[in-house]
Amino acid sequence: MQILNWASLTDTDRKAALSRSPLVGDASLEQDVLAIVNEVQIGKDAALKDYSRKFDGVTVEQLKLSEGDIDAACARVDEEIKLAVSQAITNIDTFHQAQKFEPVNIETQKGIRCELRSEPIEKVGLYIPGGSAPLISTVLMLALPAKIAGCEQRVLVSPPPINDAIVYAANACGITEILQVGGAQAIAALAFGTESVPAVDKIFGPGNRYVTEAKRIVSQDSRCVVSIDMPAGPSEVLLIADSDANAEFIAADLLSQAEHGPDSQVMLVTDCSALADEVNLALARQLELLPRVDIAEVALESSRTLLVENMEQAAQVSNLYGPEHLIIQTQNPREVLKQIRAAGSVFLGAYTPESVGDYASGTNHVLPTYGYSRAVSSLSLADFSRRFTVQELSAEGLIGLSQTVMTLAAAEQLDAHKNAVAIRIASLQSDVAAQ
Ligand code: HSO
Ligand code: ZN
Repeated sequence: MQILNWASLTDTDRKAALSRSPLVGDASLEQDVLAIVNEVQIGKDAALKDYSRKFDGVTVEQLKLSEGDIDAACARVDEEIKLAVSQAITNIDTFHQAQKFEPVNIETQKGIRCELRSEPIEKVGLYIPGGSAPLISTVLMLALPAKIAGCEQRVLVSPPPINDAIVYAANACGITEILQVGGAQAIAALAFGTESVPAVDKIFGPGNRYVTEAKRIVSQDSRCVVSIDMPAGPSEVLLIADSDANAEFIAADLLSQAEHGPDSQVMLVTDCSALADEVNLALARQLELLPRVDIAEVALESSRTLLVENMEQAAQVSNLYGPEHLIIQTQNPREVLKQIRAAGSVFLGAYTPESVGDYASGTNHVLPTYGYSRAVSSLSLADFSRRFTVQELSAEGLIGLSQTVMTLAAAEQLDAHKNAVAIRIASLQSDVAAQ
């Protein structure tokens, strides 16, 4: 990785050092995806099957998996994988159960009661990518919170031929429907509904540029009302290390992120130049042993090591970058953590590789990328429900608030608003007079 000395960089160079590769979104991508979305809205199941033949090279007879299909797929999965899935489920379940919403019910003023309540989103669609790395773990990260939150219909889609372990994980997490369909067409189907795919209220999950673009398009389409989990960009990690850190551990962590895709980015921020050199040597050694060497190599080309003066500056650099994953391998990681303002998920100490959070420690691995961690939260139980307020005033409560509301309504020149209060106050006064 290229090594840059932070102190000697100009402001422009610093910006460039922390830049991500531009998000792939061009006019032709938008046009292509929009065409698919429109085809699916009209052609429904038949259009989905056509696209599966064209893009996946698979002829799909039945989009929805039957119980028999699910049982057969589960029977083909290794016991070892089942055991691992089961332990991961236990931890993810524990951490997400603990996030249950606490309602608010409070009297703001005498006779004025205000409440904040939460209801599960009724229908959710979960997208699981297929391809070279079938993300079994993403099934757990989406399906478990959806179930715990109480979402009634939990629909999972994944490209054909659907991976057996994905089916197993979906079934183990109580998914209500599993469908073999992927790409932009799957997102369109979840937004508009087809004969086999139910229309949902919210779509979750990672995907390639077509899937990401389709999510963006349907979330802004006036023909349907569907929201999406969060904006998506390539996966990334920033690792803060001091001279105490182990170069081999660091290289392994950086590579675990780099192998996700050629557009992944990994950053090392350290105050120890000897460590930076050691990490580069360790990267070269470990890289050639990886089956996904070609992918990781490309990712490393746009990755950097930044030499800083101390850990305080390291935290500042990390805050500027706003990483999806932040690993802190220093003598006292909790000291550094105190200065961290923006990160999707933080991994503390030498024995906390990102992999544990990716799979099984309990935290969610669906995280804001591309600097969005400055404003967007990591996926949690709250994303599967919606909050709403309730209020109730007694006559006494309304009298106590009437002047304030009428004054503000008059100032806004909204007389009907003022009247809605005034008419009640007059009625209360005439009640009193009649007594
Ligand atoms: N690091 C990925 C999640 C993942 N890793 C799934 C392995 N499988 C994005 O947070
Ligand atoms: Zn990962």
